Amino acid sequence: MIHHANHIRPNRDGVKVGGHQASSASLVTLMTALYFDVLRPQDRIAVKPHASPVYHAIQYLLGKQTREKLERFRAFGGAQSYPSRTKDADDVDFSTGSVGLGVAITLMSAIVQEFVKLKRWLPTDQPLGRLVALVGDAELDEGNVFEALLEGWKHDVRNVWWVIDYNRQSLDSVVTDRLFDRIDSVFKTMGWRVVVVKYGKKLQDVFKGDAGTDLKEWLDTCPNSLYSALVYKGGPGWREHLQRDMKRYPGIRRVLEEFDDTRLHELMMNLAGHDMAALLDAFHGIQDDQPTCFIAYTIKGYGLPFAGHKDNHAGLMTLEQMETFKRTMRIAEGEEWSRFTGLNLPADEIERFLAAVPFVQQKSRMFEALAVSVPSVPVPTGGEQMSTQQGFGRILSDLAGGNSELADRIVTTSPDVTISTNLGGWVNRRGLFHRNKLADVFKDEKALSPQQWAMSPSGQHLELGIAEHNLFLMLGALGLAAPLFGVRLLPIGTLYDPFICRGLDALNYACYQDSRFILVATPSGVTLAPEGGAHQSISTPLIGMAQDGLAYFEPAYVDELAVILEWAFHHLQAPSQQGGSVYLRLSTRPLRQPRRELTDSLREEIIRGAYWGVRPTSRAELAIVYCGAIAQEAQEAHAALLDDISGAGLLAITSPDQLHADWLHHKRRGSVDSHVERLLAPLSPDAVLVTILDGHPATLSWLGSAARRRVRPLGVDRFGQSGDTLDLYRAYGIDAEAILDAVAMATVEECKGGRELVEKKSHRK
Ligand SMILES: Cc1ncc(C[n+]2csc(CCOP(=O)(O)OP(=O)(O)O)c2C)c(N)n1
Ligand SMILES: [Mg+2]
Repeated sequence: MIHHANHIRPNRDGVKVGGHQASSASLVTLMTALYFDVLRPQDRIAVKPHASPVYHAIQYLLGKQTREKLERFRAFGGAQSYPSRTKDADDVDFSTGSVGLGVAITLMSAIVQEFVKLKRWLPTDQPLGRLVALVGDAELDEGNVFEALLEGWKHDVRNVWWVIDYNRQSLDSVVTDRLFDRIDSVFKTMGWRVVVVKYGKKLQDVFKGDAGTDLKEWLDTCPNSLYSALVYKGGPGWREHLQRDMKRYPGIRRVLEEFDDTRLHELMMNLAGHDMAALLDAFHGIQDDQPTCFIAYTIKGYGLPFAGHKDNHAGLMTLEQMETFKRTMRIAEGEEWSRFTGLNLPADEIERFLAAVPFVQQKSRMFEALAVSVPSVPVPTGGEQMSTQQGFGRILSDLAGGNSELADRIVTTSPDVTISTNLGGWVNRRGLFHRNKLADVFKDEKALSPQQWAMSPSGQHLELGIAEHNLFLMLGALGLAAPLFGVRLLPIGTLYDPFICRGLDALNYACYQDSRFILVATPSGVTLAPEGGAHQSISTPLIGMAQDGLAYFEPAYVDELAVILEWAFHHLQAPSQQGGSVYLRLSTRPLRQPRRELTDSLREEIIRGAYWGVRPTSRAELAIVYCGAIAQEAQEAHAALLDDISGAGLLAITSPDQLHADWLHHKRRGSVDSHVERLLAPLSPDAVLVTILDGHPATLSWLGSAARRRVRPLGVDRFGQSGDTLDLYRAYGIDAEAILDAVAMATVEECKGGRELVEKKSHRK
């Protein structure tokens, strides 16, 4: 597959195609053992990204992958370079690619499986699966793996298997000696069983003989780089080194006498990760649900000319090497894609074997979960001072108090900011989840606290440690409960907005897999005022816009939030390509809530991303366009301007992302009928737009082009600092004054009122 993609298929643009022959060869035996014998249909597997060709080849043998897709490996529409849930058609459970993430999500998914099992939502005839990750040893350098391990320990995770492809090589080099010792102790500390699968049956047999102890000692102490180099050099290399060490290990002489160079090479490479019998023993030896880490010794590039060479990561066999390889494998010319060529058994026997493989004994492994009906989310009456964050807490608390199916299927989770993101009310009513019942000691001791923190299998909030990365992995896993376990969950995760960046790769990863969840990020922006620059987010609106699979909203008012949440519960459950996840950027700033009727058309506009707070008159020369918590400043400035620029509009943006996506959608079709174009059409062609938000100004500056009008973008483009909102809004130019300045500057030549305004302002100063 890889050879074809690189050497046979025409290359049209000169860009390297690639693929990982060495990394794939390293996992072939392990994956063969697992997929053709050990795994069951209910098991869920994350495959090491660069073993994707092995995965697709296995699916091809099992009749779930087409030859055409294999021939187009790494080409448009072909089998993907790294297994992809959304782009591959051959039953991928978890996408992988960014190393470490596929590993950790299996652990989160195991917690999710436990969650739905304990709620009794799994069909009674559906056995529990094992969540399996096939892990490159260098993936264990990724910190997220260890963050996840700790969380797994806290949640007493069950039914996870991590199978480490311990080839002692990474991309650049050979990994540190005796790393397995460290891996072993870390895993055991976290309550895992560690199974070291080191030597194959041939070596084990030799070890049993008189010479064995010495040879084993030699192998056990052989540095990783020397072992790898000798694997590459072959028989004579082994002999030379073993002879050199014979003084210290006299028993080795017998081995050298008994084995010629070819057999010696084979013997020394007989690691368990390439020994089917040893692997099957190890895997079938585990029958309980304790999380288990298999350290399987392998050779990177096993069976290929560059086996063991430290530079083999991107190595590709040459045409000549492939010719030799094909001869050794007895693959005749033209037979490269034939499923059984080179095998010793009659085709019908192999077909019978494949048909009986346990893993394929279920027609489909993916589920379609029924949608949960969404009752209308109550909209507050208005009039009071409230922030969107408070409003969010209140809406969830109200949902918790009701008895809708929707509320039952909501799962909340938060990285140690449950209380400070206003989830307390929800948690008090719905409880914390743990597979074991854990008492609320403060309550039992009658030490008063407004928070009730008893944990039980019926709880609906998963409390996580501070690691934001884990939040996104957990949301990713919860949001896949429908396809993986057949149970529709509506996950909601809360965190502080700036810390989205901490877990960004995992957020991207969750979206890439088409996982479905609501992300509530609060507080946000410099509006978080006294907390200072380290907690104030600037770029997150741009993340919200650019992240595929995530619709970003930033409502100013709680009634808008209620409408968006209701829509979000539908959006989460829509089929792929239509639905997605939702990001709500909320604020702690209290605003007087409008008293208004939410008509159907206003509701629709809130979802589409914008509505006129004050409609402009025809050919008006100005519109102030605001998003989020600075609504008040925009309104103040607008009111102050009306005397000078009559008919100016005030546009409320609830989602820069929805608005932009709709505009792009229309542009791609040559249409001028996008929501934003229709909204702005009444303005004069010379009109000025002053856009403003507590975030990066680029979030809205594109509106100038969309509206074909000049734009003055206000926002925050420098790190924040401590202060109150008045000082900070002034310092960063997002207060009413800044809007008036921007209007004055922009309209000075263009509009009648502008010049007077500038004069008035300078007079005032
Ligand atoms: C987050 C991330 N960083 C870097 C890479 C590039 N990369 C791909 S594989 C790899 C090393 C893999 O080594 P290992 O996990 O031991 O697998 P092996 O190739 O030995 O089978 C690296 C650095 C990546 N895919 N993801
Ligand atoms: Mg490796």
